[in-house]
Amino acid sequence: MPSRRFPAAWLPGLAVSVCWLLPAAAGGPPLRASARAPAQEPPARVACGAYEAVATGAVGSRPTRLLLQRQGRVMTTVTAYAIAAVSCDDVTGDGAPDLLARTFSGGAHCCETVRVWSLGDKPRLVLDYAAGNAGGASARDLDGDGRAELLLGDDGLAYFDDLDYASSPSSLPLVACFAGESFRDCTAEHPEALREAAARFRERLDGSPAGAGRVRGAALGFFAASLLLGQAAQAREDIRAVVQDEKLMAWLERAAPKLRVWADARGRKLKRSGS
Ligand SMILES: [Ca+2]
Repeated sequence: MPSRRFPAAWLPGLAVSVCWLLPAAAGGPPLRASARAPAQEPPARVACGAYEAVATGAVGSRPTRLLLQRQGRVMTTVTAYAIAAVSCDDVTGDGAPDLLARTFSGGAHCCETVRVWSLGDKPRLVLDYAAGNAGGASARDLDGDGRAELLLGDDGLAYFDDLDYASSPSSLPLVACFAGESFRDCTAEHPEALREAAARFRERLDGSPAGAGRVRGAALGFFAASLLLGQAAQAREDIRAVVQDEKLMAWLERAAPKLRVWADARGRKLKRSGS
């Protein structure tokens, strides 16, 4: 079933809109606004199996409430500064569609929450993921087996050390696979998204440096993605060859233990028993 994104009239403001229009570093599609959307849209409804998701409660031009209904009966309600996107995909792999919703807390670029409900007799919340700065989750069949994986953003390296937001690798891909009750980190089994992220950070290393922070951020992102790919040693040599800056290399070495802690902890944010 196709994803549904909400119209331009619901984007909460220019600052947030610009942020959402940026392609998600996780590789997810950007939230594109329709330039022709009328100022007043009827509440968006997304059919999903026996359920219907209704975004309503608009404040100004944005929906603030998501109702999950079955046969006209409200089964679950979510309230947020903005309901950013709703889609219907089977991400649990049981053949039945699940409802995915992204909500936004308000702010320049933070924070986004990604929820997934498995839709049986009652909706069961199987993911309540604090994506933070790393918005743009999507369901994608990454390995072509006909089952969608959930591609999330991980903002664990945002503002790393003394890096500012723009310089830091604020979103790295986190692939989530359903494992009975909750999702687990299966990024290593689907390395394509990591390879894309690594290549993107690597490109930034080659470009004219706009400042030390930007170069360090790109080096950190490339190193972090490579670490998850099991290619940290090669990445270290690549960075050294490109930047030729031993101070930066020393900074990266100091960062390495923190990166390993981050890498080991990524899956924990996915552990959420259903409710
Ligand atoms: Ca399912």
